[in-house]
Amino acid sequence: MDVVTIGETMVLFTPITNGPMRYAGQFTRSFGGSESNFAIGLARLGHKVGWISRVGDDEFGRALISFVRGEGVDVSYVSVDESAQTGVFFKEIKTEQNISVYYYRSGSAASRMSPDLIDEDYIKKARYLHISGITPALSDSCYETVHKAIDIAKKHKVQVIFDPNVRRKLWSEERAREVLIELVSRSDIVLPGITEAEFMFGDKGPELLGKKILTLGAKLVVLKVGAKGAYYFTDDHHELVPSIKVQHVVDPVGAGDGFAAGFISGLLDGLTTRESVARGCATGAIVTMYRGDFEGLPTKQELLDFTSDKAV
Ligand code: CKP
Ligand code: MG
Repeated sequence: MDVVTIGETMVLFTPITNGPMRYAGQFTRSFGGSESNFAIGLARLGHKVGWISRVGDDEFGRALISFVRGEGVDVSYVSVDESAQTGVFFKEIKTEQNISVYYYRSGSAASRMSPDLIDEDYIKKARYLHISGITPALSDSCYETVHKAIDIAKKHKVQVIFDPNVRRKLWSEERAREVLIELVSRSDIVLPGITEAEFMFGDKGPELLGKKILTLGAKLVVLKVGAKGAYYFTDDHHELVPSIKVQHVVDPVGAGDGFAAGFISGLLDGLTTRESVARGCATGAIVTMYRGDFEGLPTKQELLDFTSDKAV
């Protein structure tokens, strides 16, 4: 595998029309999960990626595994839990600027992932291990699972990528800050959004935040600043890489995962850091143009068409 990731994916219901969800009578069914969105993004860009997870022994669990497998992601380490259900969430799009998600995931099969799911051999052969801040928020055993994977990655010099993905609905602010900072300090590459970095460190300003994260041990920090693009920071350089402007944002959920997929795909393809950040920005931008968390994730050709279109 080029990359291995760990996390929960849920069945996603979205009302077919925008507006307050209390009036919604019809929904479409899709799937969403930060780590599988990221994995699908990498697979579409031609990379080998594995997703570790747990689903219920139910219809949604079966649908989920076929779906992720169908996208070309390795699912050999997705286990089935006979006594817990696959999680579900709803996405309410009141307007395109006002989107809320509602989770029905507490006690889900994925929240019962435990360290025995982590196979040393699987992680050690990867080039990158991707961790998101959602997984340790799910339960103590998920927290331990993530740390076991990082221990193995560190032992075998597999690079650890961390996307903080702050989700305030899942835990207290104090606990979130403590665990996320601990994970930042165990990672090689950290990919926070600006508001996530502000949340974790209580400071303001990209430069201050980027440098602070470097002092915790990361070799590379990429700080996403929404439609403006992303800054990257290394020990001796930092700069803002602008994003391509999208005319009409339809649904921004999943853009961060698209960014991560595009960025890591650039690194895997041997692009420079700057070029990889630009690929991340373009991938994230394309995702916002489509309804759904993963639907807009581009292939290499679609990425090329999007970037060359904008260049002329
Ligand atoms: O940070 P992003 O908008 O890229 O993440 C979106 C995903 O895993 C979404 O698919 C959802 O299932 C989640 O984040 C979550 O648990 O909130
Ligand atoms: Mg995110």
